[in-house]
Amino acid sequence: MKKSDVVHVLFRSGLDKMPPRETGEAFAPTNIALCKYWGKRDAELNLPMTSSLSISLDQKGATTKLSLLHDKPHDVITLNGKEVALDKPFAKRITAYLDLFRPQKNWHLQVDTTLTIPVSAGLASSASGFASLALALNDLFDWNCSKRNLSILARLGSGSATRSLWHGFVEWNAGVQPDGMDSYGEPLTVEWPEFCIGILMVSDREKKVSSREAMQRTMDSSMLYGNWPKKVATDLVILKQSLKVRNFSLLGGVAESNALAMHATMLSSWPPICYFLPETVQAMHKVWEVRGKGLELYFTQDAGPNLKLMFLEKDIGKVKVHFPLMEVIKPFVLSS
Ligand code: 2P0
Repeated sequence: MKKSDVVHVLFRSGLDKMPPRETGEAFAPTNIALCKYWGKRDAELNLPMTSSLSISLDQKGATTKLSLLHDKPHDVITLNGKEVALDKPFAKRITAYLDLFRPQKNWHLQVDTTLTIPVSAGLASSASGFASLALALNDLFDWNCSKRNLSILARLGSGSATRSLWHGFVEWNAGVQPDGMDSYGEPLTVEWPEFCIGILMVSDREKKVSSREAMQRTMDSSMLYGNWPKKVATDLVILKQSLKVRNFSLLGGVAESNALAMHATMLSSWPPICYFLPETVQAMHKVWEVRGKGLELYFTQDAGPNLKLMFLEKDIGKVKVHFPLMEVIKPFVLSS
């Protein structure tokens, strides 16, 4: 099944209608997975092998502004105010995504994306990027889509975008259907105002191996990958239970172990995939050392060298002593 088939299932007819307005705009937060999405059952539709669970990062994310272009034979894409050449992977992914929704072949948009996070540094910029693009298209065309369907549409751009339609904790159900109509995000009804994330930047250089490529290589070559779905199934149950009873130690431990297990599958791939820099490992050891002395501090790591620390609000001061450069995000204390 192709992406365009899914779009036609969702919209039936009606995709040939011109938008009622000239512009559309939306913000979506990025999200950090506590139980990771790693591996696809369908690479075309970004359907995952397993379910996953994330926390959205409030004001850290992407704003996408769309404007109709009346005098250009192509789209114009900007990122943080700079025009991106249309042959660059970033622009290609966006124009290919817009192809799914063009009412006429010769119909083009200006897409201005502004990120409050570094691009391609393992901070899920594609998650907030595609979620905000799907929301901005919904605004431009006045589709009145449900969040569930927007989550499905965002997934067609990038898997992790499925979870970026909501604030707070979000679960992405893997689903079993070949068309992915049962593979969407759902917010959990858990508010945890004391829950903090600390972004620990080790490097903001663009990564050499994309998550997309890394996932595929892991599935193709890692002898550990066969155990990954079992690990996720167990971790998801414990994570949801820990959220229900607000057991932070349990949550932190499972999230950290889940991230390390994901990286173990990558390290056992061939050619190996290693997103650790020396500073990443150094920071991990520091976390383990201070945790050994009684501080409730855990980390998670995505497809990049940066760590995301997890701790409770009461410990901000103590964590800052050890990691003075981290940026603290309180996902439930909304800034706007
Ligand atoms: C996650 N990551 O759950 C995992 C953990 C990175 C490590 O989802 O190919 O950019 O666009 O579906 O969503 C990053 O992968 O990949 C990711 P595509 P995506 O957050």
